[in-house]
Amino acid sequence: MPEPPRPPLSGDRATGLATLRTLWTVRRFEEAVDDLFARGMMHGTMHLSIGQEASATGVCSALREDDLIASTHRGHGHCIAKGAELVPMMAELLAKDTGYCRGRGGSMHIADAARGNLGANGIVGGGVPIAVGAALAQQRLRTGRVAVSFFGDGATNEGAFHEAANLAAIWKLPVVLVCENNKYGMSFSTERSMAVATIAERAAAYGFPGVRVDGNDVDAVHAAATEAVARARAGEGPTLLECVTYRWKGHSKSDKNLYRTREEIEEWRALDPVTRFERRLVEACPGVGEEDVAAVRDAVRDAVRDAVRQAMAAPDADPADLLGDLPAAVFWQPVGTDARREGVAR
Ligand SMILES: Cc1ncc(C[n+]2csc(CCOP(=O)(O)OP(=O)(O)O)c2C)c(N)n1
Repeated sequence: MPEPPRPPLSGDRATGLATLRTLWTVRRFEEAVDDLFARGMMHGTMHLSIGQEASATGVCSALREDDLIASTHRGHGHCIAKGAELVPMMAELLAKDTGYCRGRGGSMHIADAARGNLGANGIVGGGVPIAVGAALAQQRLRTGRVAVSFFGDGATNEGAFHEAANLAAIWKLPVVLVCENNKYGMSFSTERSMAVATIAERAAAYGFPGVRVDGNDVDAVHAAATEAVARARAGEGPTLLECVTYRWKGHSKSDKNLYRTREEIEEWRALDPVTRFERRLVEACPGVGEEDVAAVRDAVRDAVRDAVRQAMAAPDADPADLLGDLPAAVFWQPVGTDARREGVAR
């Protein structure tokens, strides 16, 4: 794969260490979530992006704070890389009233409007039209903001992806379509679900560039994303960015991993995007030593531990208050109740 243009994220000490911090934060946050599930302290299901940290980090570091993202069911990394705070994020996953969505969204439906995160999404491909719609709004309002849609390889087989890609192309919308190609949907491989060799080449059908990068190389992702974002902001329309990566863990909690070999998983673990970037910093970044990266690791460990502690101590979301703060609550009423009369809609 082509060398990323300079300057990379690893080019200077402050940027390099900040990037490393984001990578480790995504990794350690998800390890903590995995542990809380295993101990029966977190409920529902969740999808880990361990092994895929470089795509979220590389793309979001190419964005301005007020740019927008739409995420997926595997969205913890996107949320953190877009600047979410760990305590309300962990609280959301633990169904606490102090969570980003007051505990109603959980892992798959976190939104963080203040940081431009339009939300994770349990519907495969569902975030693509949302990001494209947001990009249309930015174009109309002339805000100069760009929207990014994150999605998996499986989502590119969905109608929603193709319709949204076409509209983004003909209207030259300021959107970047970021596919995290981790080789599988739930258990079905890309080789068996697509008759084309790469996701990137699908862009040709709509008349915009498709770029394939090593999605485990945060510098390479950042370089390609920077170019795509600049193109979008300049009014030249969308880019499809395919980040080739791998999830180390199963699809979700119920995955028995029967569709891939131990060898394949080991091969990809050797391409760990986090320790790979760490090594690059120590070997090539001016002024970064082993003690600096160790300090980042320690600080992240403490921040995640603290987030778990604070979130666990927070009050639980109250099911009796489920319809509160929902503007549409008046249109949806449990059978036999009148939400308007009972005053639950605010
Ligand atoms: C419209 C829709 N179809 C099916 C599902 C069930 N489902 C949840 S995740 C998933 C696989 C998605 O694969 P991909 O888009 O490659 O993302 P990844 O899980 O690999 O990150 C499926 C089929 C769903 N949630 N929504």
